[in-house]
Amino acid sequence: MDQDFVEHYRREGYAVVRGVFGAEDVAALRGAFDRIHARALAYGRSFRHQNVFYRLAQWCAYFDETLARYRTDERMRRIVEPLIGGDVKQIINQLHWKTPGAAHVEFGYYQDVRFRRPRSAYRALATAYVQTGIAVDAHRAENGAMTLVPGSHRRGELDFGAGGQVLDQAKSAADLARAGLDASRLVDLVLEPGDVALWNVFLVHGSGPNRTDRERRFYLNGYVRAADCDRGEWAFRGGRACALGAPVLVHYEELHERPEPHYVDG
Ligand SMILES: O=C(O)CCC(=O)C(=O)O
Repeated sequence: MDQDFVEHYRREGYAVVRGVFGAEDVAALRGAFDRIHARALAYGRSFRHQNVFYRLAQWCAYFDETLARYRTDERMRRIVEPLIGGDVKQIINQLHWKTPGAAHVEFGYYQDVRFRRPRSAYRALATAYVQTGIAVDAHRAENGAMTLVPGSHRRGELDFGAGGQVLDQAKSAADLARAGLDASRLVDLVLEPGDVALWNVFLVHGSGPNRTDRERRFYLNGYVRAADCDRGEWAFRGGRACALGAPVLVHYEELHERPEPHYVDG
């Protein structure tokens, strides 16, 4: 794999590795997205079973073999290892849909660091953590591609209004201006199916609604150097893929007190 993406990632805070996955892989992932979507519709409300959470469809890799396979795919290891090494845990496993007509599914500008909690569980976030996304469909501005500010990761943690909501919020140039960022520098993350995007935990980004009649699906996996994180599922150990077993603490604080499946209000 061409290593140019490493340099681009360090300089700009993001990179795209083109054509990592082929048509067969993309078809397998589309099938997985369809299966999870059907289950989510059947639940009809937010639903949790241990780390599996149906709102943003989190951690479906525990039960879906296809999603499990790609979270530790050798091609993902080769992208992640030059950045954070061969002993890697995972703290994000998430499916994002922007279905045609779901005009409210959008993300206001923010930095992922905001959700890396509790902070005490993470060390050296800027260099220890990398978020990745596999494009399952083509991503364009019109169908809700991510928009980002290149180089903004160098600004550290910025103030986007502490505690404010991110999901279902429109991208706002005023938010960027308040954080001292220049909206004219924004870049759309244009992806083809099978491309892998990666971005830094401090990179400022958001994404708009899908205004087209085409799907926009994105398979997100967030990895962290194991030595710098007290949470997460092992993904690679000594450069070898690790399967998921009994769930460990990631974000769901009541994992051990309330492990049974249940609907979640709100
Ligand atoms: O799916 C999207 O467009 C947003 C992704 C994103 O902002 C994230 O997961 O950090």
